[in-house]
Amino acid sequence: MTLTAPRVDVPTSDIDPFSDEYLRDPLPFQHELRELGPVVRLERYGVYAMARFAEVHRALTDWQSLQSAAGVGLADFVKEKPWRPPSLLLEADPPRHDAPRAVGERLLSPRKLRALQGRWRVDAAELVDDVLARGSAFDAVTDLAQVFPLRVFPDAVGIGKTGRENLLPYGDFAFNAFGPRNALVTDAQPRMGPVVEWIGQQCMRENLADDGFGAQIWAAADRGEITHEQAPLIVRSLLTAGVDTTVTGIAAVVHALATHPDQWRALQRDRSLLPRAFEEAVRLLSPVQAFFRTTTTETEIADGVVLPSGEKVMMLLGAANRDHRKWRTPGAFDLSRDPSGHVAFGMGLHQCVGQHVARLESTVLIDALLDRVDGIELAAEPTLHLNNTLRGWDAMPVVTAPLT
Ligand code: OVM
Repeated sequence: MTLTAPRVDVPTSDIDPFSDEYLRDPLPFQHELRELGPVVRLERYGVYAMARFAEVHRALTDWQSLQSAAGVGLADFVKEKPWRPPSLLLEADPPRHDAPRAVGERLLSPRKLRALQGRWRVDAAELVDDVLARGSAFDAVTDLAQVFPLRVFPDAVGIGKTGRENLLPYGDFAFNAFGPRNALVTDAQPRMGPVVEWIGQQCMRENLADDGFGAQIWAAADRGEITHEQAPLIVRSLLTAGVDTTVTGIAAVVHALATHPDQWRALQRDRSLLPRAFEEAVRLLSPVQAFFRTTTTETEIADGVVLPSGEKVMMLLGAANRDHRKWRTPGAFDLSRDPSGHVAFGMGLHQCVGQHVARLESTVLIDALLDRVDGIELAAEPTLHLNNTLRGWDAMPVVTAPLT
């Protein structure tokens, strides 16, 4: 028997998780969705949503019933042509996912990244010195969070020096494209042709430096670990997922510290809390707010809630990371808690393969800031950057106090 409706009554909601109102302040809507039930049907899109930690965690770790190959956004790739060839990492399931993933994992492992750490520390110190030389007040997004990843990551991948201004718009579009065809997508689409073309060019072997991540992906193809047809798409994953995400992550840490001076002081007293500050900030903000899965079979996605095959399920990572069933005082930025187990990087076999890069970029930059200023606070209300998937800012004026 094939089910056409959930076996258990699921509450419905008319909340639109891609509306401007939601994107401007998702927290009250996420609270409502969490309290409605473990699974809610979003009437507007005909999809299911999960906002509680337990169900989101369960979905993330059940790749057999909940596939990624039908797309991890709202669009169902079975019914709709994707806007670009699907990612071999993000939009694939085992067994096709495994070889590309293994290559990415080895490439971006903490051990391999240690080779970059010394240079990135120097780059972070230089950047913070330059910013502070212009004054104690600056913009934490446009002067810092956007500048640092663009200074270190494209060089690490080994792409050319020209055209790098395409990276942020491309990532922004890719993350918008996980949502519906709202104005965030349709307004940017006319500009994307040359951007997509440029990204494709950067992924080709002849355009990559011979010592970067890109060249190492092509070398993995030479060794037979992946095919030569797969190599450029894996380079594309780095360029898609590696810039806007880390910009948003760095901004999240700065925002958390600028708005919690007591936690800044705790970090000053004990720098070993720096990795925790990063995890706690990404838990609290959840730069990537949500991804989808698609049921491959009749699936119990919460106790007693069985969905038919072929249904889209939205996992609200940001809501799960603030679920009071899992976290004590979930809305607090608190360096005395252990935030491990958060789902800001997902969980299970798709868990962010680039997370060590994000962690390294953020911690070396905040470390450089701690070395150079006594305190940091917001100088004005930050300006939000609306995106269908990312929660971040376009601007964040801050003022720092000099070391005494
Ligand atoms: C990809 C990718 C992976 C994670 C996130 C993402 C745009 C893209 O493999 O291209 O967001």
